[in-house]
Amino acid sequence: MSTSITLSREDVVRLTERVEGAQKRAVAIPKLTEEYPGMTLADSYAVQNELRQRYLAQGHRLVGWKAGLTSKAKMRQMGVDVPSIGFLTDRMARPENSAITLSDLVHPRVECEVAFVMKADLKGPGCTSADVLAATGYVLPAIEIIDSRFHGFKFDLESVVADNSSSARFVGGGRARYADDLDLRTLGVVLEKNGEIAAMGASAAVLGHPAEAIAMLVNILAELGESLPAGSFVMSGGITEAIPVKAGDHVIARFQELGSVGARFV
Ligand code: 0L1
Ligand code: MG
Repeated sequence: MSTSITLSREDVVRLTERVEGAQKRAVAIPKLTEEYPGMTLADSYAVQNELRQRYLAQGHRLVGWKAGLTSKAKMRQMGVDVPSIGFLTDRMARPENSAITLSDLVHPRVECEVAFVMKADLKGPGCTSADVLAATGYVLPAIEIIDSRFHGFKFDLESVVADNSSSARFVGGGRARYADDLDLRTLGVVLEKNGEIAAMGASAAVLGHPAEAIAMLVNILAELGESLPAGSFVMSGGITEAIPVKAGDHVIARFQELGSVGARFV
């Protein structure tokens, strides 16, 4: 991140409280840059970090991280050109095929992603995809349910990073595999919604190789003074564009080599 923090501590706390309120009450708010047009990406990660500290102080447990906006389809859909990261807590995890309540979300959309479970710590800067693969215990398919807390899902990178990169819920499942046994670049995925094909793609859509997204994430963490501990669950980013869902819908992401992972919404 080639930017520095420009917000005062008071402003970081104020914006964090605004984002936390929107997440907890499921209400849409204006993008943060409307009030702070000069906000930098470093400011946004300062807000995200403050949000993480607040949730941890409330008893939420950090279980991993996600890379966001890592495919051209996602960047095009959202009008941004740089990937982002967000943190994942135990409160966001949902069991495979369980009923996921949507009344506590604002604009839910689903993405299918390759998730990595780490067996060794990783620390940047300079983390490469080879380092990621050496530190990976196994990979598995995941569905991410993102939720932007900004009016009309309209935002810029600075606002969305402060909103924890739209993290909301996630579901891991399918078949866990050793990364060495697969070509992680060429995994096909078909996302079905209510029995119809809603999107499809191949894992190379994620920065050419999903492990590149995890390396990018580790290098951003290093800029934030953080590392990725062994045991982390890390999502590498949506392979296709995100698909809106509402109560009554069910989705299933069918991955080549990794089986299927599903979710239904109430
Ligand atoms: O996981 C993602 O790619 C989400 C990043 C934030 C942008 C969005 O809400 O779509
Ligand atoms: Mg995602």
